[in-house]
Order: sequence, then C-alpha cells, then structure tokens
Amino acid sequence: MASMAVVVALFVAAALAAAGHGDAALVEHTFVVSQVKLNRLCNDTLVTVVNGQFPGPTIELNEGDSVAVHVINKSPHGITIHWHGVKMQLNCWADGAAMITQCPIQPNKNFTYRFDVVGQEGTLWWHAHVGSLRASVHGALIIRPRSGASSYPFDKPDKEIPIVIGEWWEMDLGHLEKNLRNGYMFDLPRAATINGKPGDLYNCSGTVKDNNVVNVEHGKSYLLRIVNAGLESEYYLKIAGHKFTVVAADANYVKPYTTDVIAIAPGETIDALLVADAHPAGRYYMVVKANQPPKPAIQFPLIISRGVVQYSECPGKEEHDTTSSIMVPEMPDRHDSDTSFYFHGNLTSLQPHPLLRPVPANVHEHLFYALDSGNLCPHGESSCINHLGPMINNVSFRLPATTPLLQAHYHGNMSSISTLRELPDRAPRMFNFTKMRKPTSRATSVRRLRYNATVEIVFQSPVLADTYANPMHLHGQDMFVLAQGLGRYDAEKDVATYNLVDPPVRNTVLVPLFGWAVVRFVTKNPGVWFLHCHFENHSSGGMAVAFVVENGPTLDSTLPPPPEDLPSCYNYNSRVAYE
Ligand SMILES: *[C@@H]1O[C@H](CO)[C@@H](O)[C@H](O)[C@H]1NC(C)=O
Ligand SMILES: *[C@@H]1O[C@H](CO)[C@@H](O)[C@H](O)[C@H]1NC(C)=O
Ligand SMILES: *[C@@H]1O[C@H](CO)[C@@H](O)[C@H](O)[C@H]1NC(C)=O
Ligand SMILES: *[C@@H]1O[C@H](CO)[C@@H](O)[C@H](O)[C@H]1NC(C)=O
Ligand SMILES: *[C@@H]1O[C@H](CO)[C@@H](O)[C@H](O)[C@H]1NC(C)=O
Ligand SMILES: *[C@@H]1O[C@H](CO)[C@@H](O)[C@H](O)[C@H]1NC(C)=O
Ligand SMILES: *[C@@H]1O[C@H](CO)[C@@H](O)[C@H](O)[C@H]1NC(C)=O
Ligand SMILES: *[C@@H]1O[C@H](CO)[C@@H](O)[C@H](O)[C@H]1NC(C)=O
Ligand SMILES: *[C@@H]1O[C@H](CO)[C@@H](O)[C@H](O)[C@H]1NC(C)=O
Ligand SMILES: [Cu+2]
Repeated sequence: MASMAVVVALFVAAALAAAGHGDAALVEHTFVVSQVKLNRLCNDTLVTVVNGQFPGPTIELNEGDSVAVHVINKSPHGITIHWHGVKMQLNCWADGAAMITQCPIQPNKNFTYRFDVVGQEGTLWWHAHVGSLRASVHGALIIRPRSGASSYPFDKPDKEIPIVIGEWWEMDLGHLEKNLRNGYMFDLPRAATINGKPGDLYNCSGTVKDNNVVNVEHGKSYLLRIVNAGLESEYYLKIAGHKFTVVAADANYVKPYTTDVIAIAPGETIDALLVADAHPAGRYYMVVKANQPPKPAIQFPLIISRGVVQYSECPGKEEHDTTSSIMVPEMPDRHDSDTSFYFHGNLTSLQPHPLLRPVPANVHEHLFYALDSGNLCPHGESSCINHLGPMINNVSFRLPATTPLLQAHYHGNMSSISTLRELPDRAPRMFNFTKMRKPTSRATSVRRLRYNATVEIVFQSPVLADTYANPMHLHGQDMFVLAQGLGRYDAEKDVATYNLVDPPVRNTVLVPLFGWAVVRFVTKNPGVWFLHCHFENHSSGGMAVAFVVENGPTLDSTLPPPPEDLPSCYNYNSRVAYE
C-alpha cells in the first residue's frame, strides 16, 4: 500500500447531516497531492494522487452550499484543480485551468479554492487541469438538492453509488504530456478502471479484489453517479441482466430514458437509476469497454474493465459461490459509433424544472468550428511524420508561457502575450476538413465575447477516415445541445432539426465521429473560459480556444479581483514550447 502517511484531514461540514433544512453550508476538504506507489496489474507504479487515493475523495454537497478545498501540494509537479462543470458565477479565478485562469500551485505550496455551487444538481467531478495529471488526480463531485434527496424529480433511490471510470497509466504522466504536446500520440493506458480497479480481465488479476464490487439488495434502487475520468476513450457501460434509467447528464436533469447501455465520453457525467430486479442468486458483470474509431484509424488493443454486481441477500445461500459463473453482458462492438450517436441523441432535458431555462432565441454570434488535426512540422510532412497538431479552424492552441490569460485580461494587457491570436469564426475558405496533415500553426487563440451575448457554435468533426469523435467541454457555463448529425453540416436543411424545446443541457458536447453538433449558450459569466476537447490526446495538442467574456454594465456582472493568494508564476517553466 501507499508508503505515505498523509493525514487525511477531511471534514464535511453540516451539509450532509442537515439535509432538509435548506440552509447553505460550508463544505470543507483538504486535498494533499502527493506521489504514491500504487499496486495494479502486478506492478508498483508511482502515481500522483489526492490523499493517497485513486480515484480521489468524493465531494458531496447540497445545491447552494459553499466549498473550500485546501490544496497542499506535496508532489513534484505544479498542480491546479478544475471543478469540472461548476458554473463559477463571477468566480473565474477558482476555475483551476492552468495558464488560463491561474498559475499552477508550486511544489510545497498550497492554495484554497473557494466557490459556491448554485443552480446545479447532479454529478460533476474535479480533476487536475495541468499537463496530463488528471489521469490520476480526479474524483466525483455530487450535488444534491438543497432540501435533500427527497426533492429529486424521480423516485428517491435507496442508495447512491459513484462509478468513476478511469484509466491506468504505467508511464510517467509528465512524459505523456510532453509527447502529446509534441504531436506524438500513440501512448496508451495499460487498462481501464472502475473506481480505481482494473478488473479480472488482465494478467496478474483474476480475483474478486481486482473487481469493483457493487452489493445490491433485491428490489432496491440505486442511483449510479457515473463519471468518465479517462484520458483517451469514450466508454460503453453495461450490467448483465439489468437496465438503467438515465435521469441526469452533466448535472442537468433529463427526461427519464431507459436503456441497457450507457455511452459516456471523457468529461461527461451520467446519473442513472438501477433497479436490482434480477435473480438474486446470480452475479452480474458491470463492463466498461472503450469505443474506438474504425480502420484506417490506428487500431489499439481493446481497453476494457469489469466489476461485479452481486445481491447481498441471497435466499438459501450463506455466501456467494465464488466459482459460480458470472453473467456477462453483450457489449456493443468496439467500432460501433451508432450506439453512442443514438444514446446522445435520445437525451432531452426534463421540462419543466425550476433549474432549467428556456433556449435563447436571438443568436448574436454564429461560430463555425472545424475540429481537425494538422501538420505542425515546419519542414514538410516527410521530415517529422508524427508532428500532429489538433486544432480548431486551423489554429492549434498553445498555452501562454508566463502569464495566465485571465490575469492578462484582468490587467488589460492581453496584448503582452506574444503568442495571442484571435480565432477566426469560420474555417479557412479552402479548408474542407476532410484530409488530415495539412499545414497548421500554433497560437494562443482567443475569441472575445461581450457580456450577455447568445452564442451558437456549429462544431464539425472531420468527415473522412482516421479521425475521432470530439467531446468539447466548455468551462463556466452549460450549453444547450440543439442538434447533432452525420456528414457535413448543412445550414439549409439542418437548422430545421434544432430542438428548441427540450434540448439536453451539458458542459460537454460529444461531436460525433464523422459528424457535427450545434450548441447555444449565453455569456453571463465574465472571465476567460476554456473550450477544449476532453480527449487528452487532442486538448494537450491544441484542439482548444479561450473565450474572453467581457464584464457587463453592472457590479453584479463584473469579475471581482483575484484572491490575494492566487499562486504566482514565479519559476514556472515546465511548459516549454517546442517551436
Ligand atoms: C499554506 O501556505 C501558507 C503560506 O505559505 C502557510 O503559512 C501555511 O502554513 C500553509 N498551510 C499548510 C496547511 O501547509
Ligand atoms: C511495470 O511498469 C513499468 C513502468 O512503470 C513497465 O515498464 C513494466 O513493464 C511493468 N511491468 C509489468 C509486469 O507490467
Ligand atoms: C490521438 O489523436 C490523433 C489525431 O486525431 C490520432 O491519430 C491518434 O490515433 C490518437 N491517439 C490516441 C492514443 O488516441
Ligand atoms: C497475458 O500473458 C500472456 C502470457 O504471458 C500473454 O500472451 C497475453 O498477451 C497477456 N494478456 C494481456 C491482456 O496482457
Ligand atoms: C434513439 O435511439 C434509437 C435506438 O436506440 C434510435 O433508433 C433513434 O434514432 C434514437 N433517437 C435519436 C433522436 O437519436
Ligand atoms: C500587465 O499589467 C500588470 C498590471 O498593470 C503588470 O503588473 C504586468 O507587469 C503587466 N504585464 C506585462 C507582461 O506587461
Ligand atoms: C479536400 O482537400 C483535399 C486536399 O486539399 C482534396 O484532395 C480533396 O479533393 C478535397 N475534398 C473535397 C470533398 O473537397
Ligand atoms: C492553415 O495555416 C497554415 C499555417 O499558418 C497555412 O500555411 C495554411 O495555408 C492554412 N490552411 C488554410 C486552408 O488556410
Ligand atoms: C440580456 O439580453 C437580453 C436580450 O438578449 C435582455 O432581455 C436582457 O435584459 C439582458 N440582460 C442583461 C443583464 O443585460
Ligand atoms: Cu478531440
């Protein structure tokens, strides 16, 4: 086990006990970030984690609560923590995106993130937002209604169970990030994990201790709070002999949707009810299987993990017969992208609900973002074939080297960032986003947006082979996902398919493989908000842009000054541009 002796100073304030009182509470945690050796797959691997745990601690709170997380960095890396999906109204400083909103917390330093969670209910998560460290520095963030679980818009479950899907990397994550930034994209995790466990399909495993075990009682219902914290794969999740009723996605309620398979891309979360109604003597595998693009995309070994669902009250049996067979679900094919397309297409928001707003009608900014990868190689394709630069509209994003964008923006000297460039609103004229490896270039691309503007973005994935779906994640606000489709977006006919009545509301939109998706949001939150693909592969490489949202006319639409102890960038040089 962990060689470290960290005092896990964790206390959750009155919030949890006080369910039903409706008073806002302060929820406080201490996150000690350090490197520990964890044993998986017959191997001790040095990993960076919070409080010695993989995945890290779950934060639980009620809507309206305030959160204070004291991050103490005992690791050798610069650290930031991003509160994925939390809206951070007028609190961009706490968003935790390295070099976008803050400098990393240096080794042996500490910083306290303070934020309120308002107007959101469901499952979100937190993760490191620097380099590729989020692979092991992450955990769930659970928001219950202010008056407790009794005001869920669905039958109160008997129990709630976080299911954090992750990936186990045996390589140094700093090295991984360096490779990705330099356009080398062929590193792979050793295994997928469910709540940190790779399951029994791998060598050096094969016993119950390698499986995540969910114990259920017959007839009871369970709310699975599912997070995909993996770096590189969308996953299909199934439990043999059981169905799910999806009730929320990205901490927004959806109309109950019954399915036997869940598709979840990196950055997405799903809340799903599971009723334990199968034969209680049986045992059932819970499987997560990576959904991978078809040939001619490079074919990787299958990334899969499984856990077990078992019934604790098994009539006529004292204990489960560990040799009895466990029922295996029939999984979608690894190249099946239709199941994901339909799963995403079938989600609609739960209307009416007090937390849901109507879709804004008048669009002020029409953006068309072509997602692709170009060739960053300065001397032509043949000399450095692996220099892929993921990009939006022919600009591959690079972080500013010394001053975080938000700091520069706040002080009115954005122009001091020499790599800054305004991202064009559409792809270049001749850009047909069908063929990879056209030349591209790097810049700190930003798009300025005025306060209270309605923004519509059409995201277009490449339509020819050897590409990926792209889960695009927006910080600081949720997006209405109006439509998705295959092939090239065609305004003439596709506008007619927009769902302006009950579209799902998400912080991450999966732009389908060979297809497009359209989102809308209103800029009500001044600051600098990162928009990026949540495949680490693509985000480290540059499929990203920063939205600079101006202040509004009033004090309550103006970004307050930064916290006094916001980390400074002194000596931060781990990010060396390769050009
Ligand atoms: C956090 O840093 C401050 C300033 O360096 C220091 O005074 C304080 O003791 C530190 N707290 C912890 C818990 O390390
Ligand atoms: C253990 O991990 C190291 C990298 O940390 C790797 O080189 C080695 O092959 C692994 N050993 C096994 C048995 O998987
Ligand atoms: C990373 O992305 C590139 C470009 O889309 C793709 O060619 C490559 O196969 C991906 N690698 C991994 C490990 O996902
Ligand atoms: C397990 O080990 C065997 C024998 O060493 C090897 O052939 C096989 O590929 C390994 N399987 C996995 C999933 O690593
Ligand atoms: C919903 O899913 C079904 C199959 O599961 C599919 O036929 C249908 O097209 C989907 N609806 C949308 C809007 O994607
Ligand atoms: C930006 O402005 C701030 C405040 O005026 C100043 O401290 C800082 O040096 C400036 N940075 C650059 C790069 O000009
Ligand atoms: C896309 O561009 C490539 C090269 O730039 C060209 O060969 C191809 O014909 C174009 N495809 C379409 C559909 O325009
Ligand atoms: C994309 O950017 C590169 C580098 O600036 C440039 O050479 C190329 O012409 C651009 N592509 C298009 C289609 O405009
Ligand atoms: C935001 O814009 C809408 C119209 O798009 C307007 O009705 C509303 O009053 C504006 N709100 C603020 C705070 O400016
Ligand atoms: Cu992507």
